[in-house]
Parts: sequence; C-alpha cells; structure tokens
Amino acid sequence: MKKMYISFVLTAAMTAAMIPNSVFAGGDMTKTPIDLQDYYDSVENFSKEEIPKYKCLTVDDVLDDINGGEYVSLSTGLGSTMDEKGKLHKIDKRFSAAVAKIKAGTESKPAFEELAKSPLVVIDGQYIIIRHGAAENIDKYVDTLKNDPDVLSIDLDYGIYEDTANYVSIEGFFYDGEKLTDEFLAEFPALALKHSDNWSTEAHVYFVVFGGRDSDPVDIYRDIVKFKEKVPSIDVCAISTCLAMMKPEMYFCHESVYVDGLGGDANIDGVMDISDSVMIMQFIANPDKYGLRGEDGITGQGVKNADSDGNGITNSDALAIQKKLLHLEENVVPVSSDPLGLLDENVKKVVALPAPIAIAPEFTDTDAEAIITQLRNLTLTPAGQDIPDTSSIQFTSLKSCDFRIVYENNESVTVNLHGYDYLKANDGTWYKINEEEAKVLEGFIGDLLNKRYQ
Ligand SMILES: [Ca+2]
Ligand SMILES: [Ca+2]
Repeated sequence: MKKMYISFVLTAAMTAAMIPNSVFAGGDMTKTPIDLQDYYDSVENFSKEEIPKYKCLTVDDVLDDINGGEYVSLSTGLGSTMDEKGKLHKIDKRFSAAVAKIKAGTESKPAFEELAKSPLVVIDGQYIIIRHGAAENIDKYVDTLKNDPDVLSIDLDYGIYEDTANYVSIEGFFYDGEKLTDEFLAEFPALALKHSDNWSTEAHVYFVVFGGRDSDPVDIYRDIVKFKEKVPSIDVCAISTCLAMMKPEMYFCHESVYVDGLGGDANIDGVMDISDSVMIMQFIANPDKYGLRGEDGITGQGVKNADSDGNGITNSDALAIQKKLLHLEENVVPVSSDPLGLLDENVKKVVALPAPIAIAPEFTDTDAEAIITQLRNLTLTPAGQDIPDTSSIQFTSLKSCDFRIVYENNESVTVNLHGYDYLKANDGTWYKINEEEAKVLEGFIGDLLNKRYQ
C-alpha cells in the first residue's frame, strides 16, 4: 500500500532560532541519545566497535523509551506513535546496516556486494556489514539475505530519533477494505469519524477526524487503539510542519530478522555442539553479560534457535542439546566433550569422599583445578546403561577413591575410580572412561591425596 503520510509546510516562516532542542527521557547510559552527526559518522566508519553500540537497544526499547509507556503505532508507513496520554510522536528511523552472520569459510558474496553498492566489511571472517544511507528498500536486502543458505542470522541496525521540532496531528484515516458504516464509526466517539468525499478515491475511503480535536487526548488514544484493533488495515493520515531540526539526537538500536536457523544453534555458528549448551547456561546464569544486550551475549536468532520447546530459554533447552549430542555420539566413535559441564567458573569445589579413612575431604583450589583439567581431557564413551551405585564398596587404598565435583548451583557429580572407571554426567548419563586414562587419573588423584596426608 502506498504510504499515506502527507507533509504540509504550514509554518515555513518560523526561523531556526525558534526550534526547540530535542528532549529525551531516560538517564540510563545505554539510552543516551547521540548527536545525528555522530550517527552519520558511525555509519560511514562502521566497524567492529560499532556493533555493541547498536546491540544495546532494540527498536522496541527505543519506542518504549520515547513513548514512556503504552503506545500505539499509527501505521507501518508512518513513523509515528501515540502514547497513552494521547501525545503524538513523530519518529524518524534511519537504516544504517544489515549485519548478516554467515557460515565460517564462506568466501565471497557477490549478491551482497550488488546490494550494498559499496565495499563490504567482513569482521572476524563471518560478519558481512552492508552499509546504506537510506532506509528505503530494506525489504529487498532482507529477502536477498534470507534466501541465502549461508546466512545464519540477520540484524538490521538503525538510528532512531524523535522529531520534536515539528508539530504533527492526525487528520483522518485511509481504508481500502469493505466500506464501514456510519453506525460502526460511531463506536469511536472521541474521534468522531466521518466519511469524507473530498479525499476518498476508488481505491480508498477516507474518514476525517471530525470532532477529535475537542476530545480528551486520553479518550482519543483509547479510541485509536480500539479502532486499529477492529480495522487493522487502516492507515493514518497525519499532517506535520516541515522544519529542519537543528540538533536531532539519535538512539542506536537494532532489530532481528529471523531466518530458519539450525535448532539448538544458540551461538549462531552453523553447528550444534556443546558450546551452544554452554551459551544457554551462561545466558540463564548471567543475563546482564550474556543476554540480548550483552556484547558477547545471545542474539534474537540465537534465542529462537535455542528454544527447543517454545517456552523461552530454560535449562531444559541446554539439556535438550546435550541429549541430542549424546544420542549422536552413541552412534559414532568415542568422543571427548564436556558432558560434566566443567566450565572453570562453574565448579565450586572438588571433594574426596571420606571412605576408606576419615580424611578432611576437600581438595585445595589448586588441586581441584588440576583435577578438573584432567577430567576435561578424558575420552568418554556413553556407557549405554546405568552403573550400579558403588558407594557401599570398601576401598583398600587411597588410590581407589571416589570424589565429587560440586558446582556453583550446589549440584554435584560423583566420579568413581575404583575399578569401575565410570562417571555420571549432569544429565544422569553414565560414561565409561578410557581405561588407560582412568589409570592415569586414579594415580593422579592418589598422588594428590598422598601428598596431602603423608
Ligand atoms: Ca553453535
Ligand atoms: Ca525452551
């Protein structure tokens, strides 16, 4: 549908000196608006350093901030909103880049270069930044990127500012569906809608907001929300003055465009492996650092890929990946991975079980770290069955010991090293340790204990 935004020059005689400075709400550093010139400079010099700046806000965050609460978008073609107090906000959204993450090893993308009409910026060998000055034709970018099988995720970066210099008002609505009756229009008394023959065409019916300007703004807001709910295809016709803004300020923000990603690929590298499970756990444990706004955090596409059951990201999504990996690995050769979840920061302590002799059970941090390193390098094969509880077995020497890894969340895993050479992963699956490696580990643990208690 054609854009129905009409701009009239009403007060061109106003001078620049009369234009007020823009005022933005919010004191949070991430929401500090930036001078428009800075925005243009940053688009011109788009680099790796720019990515986090855009990442810290989504388009929705910015609209929430500008509107200070509930609001209604007046139409897709019109960058304007009305907040719940009935105040209109004229919002300009400028496209700065499409950031497409592509599969590692993908050499060049002529189709992207054709789109960009400017040199591509490739960052870390996997990001392609397409720069463009205007906000038009974004659909074309998106279609090309979405249809490329090497594209793993797409983020559109924008600069948004609110035009506070110009006066804007709603004059009416265009509608191209079934003709609405006067009886229906009367359901929105604050707007007092009337058919207008002057602006109606064969394709569109026009309703003028007849009595709206005398109504309470809050009532107008409620009527518009209700009207747009009942007639989603309505397009707002607003008028605005046409003044140049002297010092508009900019929010940097982004919007994810979703592709059909690989299930479980939380870190968007085109494969599902244990690092995806780690990313999910990090996201849950520390959303400030690994959340959608975090520099190294998960992305919107990552969340979409990772959510295996449609209820948002939870531990069960991490578990689903681990299970899938185990299932895959059962049919392949023995693999080394990290089924114990032995992230350095994840392990609180390592405890020797008190049998056979009463000893102070806890390993020192240094020894615990050494044990973890040993465990991480083990070759583990899914046992394919549960191993009986071995806690009642009597030990004859320090070298035949059990120990327990205790994680930050107070969960623990027991490692049995007394002839069984098995250990149990966090999800309850039993693994067989390679026999030679088990012997080495047993000796290593024994030496640590001997050193401590001799
Ligand atoms: Ca991955
Ligand atoms: Ca989920």
